[in-house]
Amino acid sequence: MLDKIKEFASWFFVTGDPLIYGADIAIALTTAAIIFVLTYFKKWKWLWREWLTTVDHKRVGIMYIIASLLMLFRGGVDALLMRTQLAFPDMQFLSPEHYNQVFTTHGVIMILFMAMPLMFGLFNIAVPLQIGARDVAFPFLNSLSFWLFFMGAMLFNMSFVIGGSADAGWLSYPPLSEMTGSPGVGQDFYIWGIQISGIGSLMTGINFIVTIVKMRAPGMTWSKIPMFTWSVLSSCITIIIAFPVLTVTLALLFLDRYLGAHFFTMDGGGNAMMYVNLIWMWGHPEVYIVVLPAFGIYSEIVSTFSKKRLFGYGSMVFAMMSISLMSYFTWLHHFFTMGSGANVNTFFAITTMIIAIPTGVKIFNWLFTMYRGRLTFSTPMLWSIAFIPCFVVGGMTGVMLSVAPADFQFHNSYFLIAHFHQVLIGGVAFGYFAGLYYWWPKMFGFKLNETLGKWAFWIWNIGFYVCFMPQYFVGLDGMTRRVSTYSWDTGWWGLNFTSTIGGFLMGIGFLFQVWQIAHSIKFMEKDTTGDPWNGRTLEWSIPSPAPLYNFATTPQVTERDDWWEEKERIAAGKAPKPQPVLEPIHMPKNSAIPFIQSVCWFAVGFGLVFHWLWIAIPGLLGVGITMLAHSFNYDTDYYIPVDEIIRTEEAARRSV
Ligand code: HEM
Ligand SMILES: [Cu+2]
Repeated sequence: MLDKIKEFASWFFVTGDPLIYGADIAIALTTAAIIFVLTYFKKWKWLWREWLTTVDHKRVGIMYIIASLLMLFRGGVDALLMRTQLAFPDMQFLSPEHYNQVFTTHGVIMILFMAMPLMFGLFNIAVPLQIGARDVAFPFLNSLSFWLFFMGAMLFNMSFVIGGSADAGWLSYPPLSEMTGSPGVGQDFYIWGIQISGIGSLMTGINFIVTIVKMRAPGMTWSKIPMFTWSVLSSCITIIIAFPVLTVTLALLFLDRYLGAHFFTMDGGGNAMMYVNLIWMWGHPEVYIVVLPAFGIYSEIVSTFSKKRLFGYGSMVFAMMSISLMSYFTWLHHFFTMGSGANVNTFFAITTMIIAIPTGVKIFNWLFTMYRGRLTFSTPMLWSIAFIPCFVVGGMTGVMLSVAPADFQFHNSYFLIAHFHQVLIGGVAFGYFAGLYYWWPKMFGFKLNETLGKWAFWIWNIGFYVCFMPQYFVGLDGMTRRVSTYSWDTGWWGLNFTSTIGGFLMGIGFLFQVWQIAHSIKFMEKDTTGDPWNGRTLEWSIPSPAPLYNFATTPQVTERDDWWEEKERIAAGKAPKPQPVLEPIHMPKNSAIPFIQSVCWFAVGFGLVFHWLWIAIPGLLGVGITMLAHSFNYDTDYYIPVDEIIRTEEAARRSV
């Protein structure tokens, strides 16, 4: 009996590596600490009532952001493990098998569990406030999206200590990801972790499209929508077309693995290239999904901190919408070398190059916005300014990669690694950091310390260039991606070592951000104005943090940058807009169903990973029951009475 248990445990738990045991202990201690703190301070009820069951978009947004920062930490540790392994030739820090797992989990976590949720967090925080709405169109669905993402991410992360991680790359090409190539459960964790969170992403896409189309304040015509909201719309349109492709692709891979279907195996008439095409039909639009909102953030910040209207509003919207459309026609540039032939390659090379045009338009719009502006260099603006040269270089190397014949040289080399990190870090991560700094006071009611923020900014930026510039050269020198080691006679040591130093600098930059947040919580500088940056759009017209109902009365929009114009009018001695009388506010009630249903989905995923139907089937039943329970629940809303609104508003104004 004891032997059997031992045997099971050594198969079920990941063993053998001191790193893993260290992590096991850390996870156990952290969990114990969290449980202790919650119990000691009697916070369980608070956690349940105020957070786990909330449908308030602001809270959901904060939860997304916290989860994504934790994932940034994990993905960052993965990155530093890899950079340590590559610091010297013939290093034996990570075994080749372990290295494969680490780059796979790093890629998946950074894109799907860091960038996506950080982006959704910012959508949630800013969009309803920018358009003068009380919440998103479907608050219940919004909470369900979050919990699905969270449970999917947990499922994927779990493979680190239970069962073993996926190791077939972040896009899991067959035949490597098929049963023959990956017999372990890591690949199944990959499929179900992404599948569950992906459904949440799809629902978020639908939710925000409806919110933006239907919930805008009266008077906010299409040409008065703030640019961030436009960028969210373009990103969500891309989501709802791209994510179903991912869902189907992973479902087919699951059928291959689980039932021995042959969609992507050569035997039985399948074709692995079908997978590669499908996954990039999602994968390429995916990178635009994450970068478009960053473009929106830069637009808001550049115009706010230049104290000028955004230059070229119409061309910006047009550029974003055309990028979201064109992003569907470039996917093949990821596998020029796989033998599609010259004509097909030419088509996709040209479509890829064309995307540089709208992107260039945007860069000029930002530059012209700053031109002759009264610039202030607060942290959000610093990240936005640093982004421009970084993204231009990243974009240019992208155009180099899109030249199909040249790609036969660049393909799968460190040149590519440098390129995509430059656009993903310099474009996406910098943008979200900028957004986080910008909207932080609106979320929490206090500002982040600027001095520490500037330290973090400079260390991150210097670290970035030190890390990734050498990789272009080592790539041109022949170093391929996904190799766990190299020998002395390659001559790659110097560049790799430099790159590792840069990687650790970025790690230090991240620690500065953590310090900055801790410091700012301790020495809180309250934002008593609600408008710390002298903002332009509606979210700055209400107190910080925003009250539960956002706007006491629905704003009446008359202009683009309505709040700025209102301030100008008042400064010019004109009367402010008349305020409508207060009325009771219609609000959605909290619900436990999104959380419970997502736990059930987690059980379904976990059961299917291990082929344990005794967990998967009850999980599925739970999903069905919670769906039914929600359908028959008619008690979903309530009204905030006028006197409570008056009290809340007065309290907010008193702190001014
Ligand atoms: C913070 C600093 C970062 C460092 C030092 C870093 C480092 C690395 C390294 C060493 C690799 C493996 C290269 C190889 O052996 O093929 C890698 C792969 C990758 N990284 Fe990062 N990374 C960072 C941030 C990010 C971010 C922010 C993202 C996305 C938002 C990202 C996305 C990816 C992807 C998709 C891969 C490819 C994984 C694969 O080959 O399957 N990385 N990164
Ligand atoms: Cu692409």
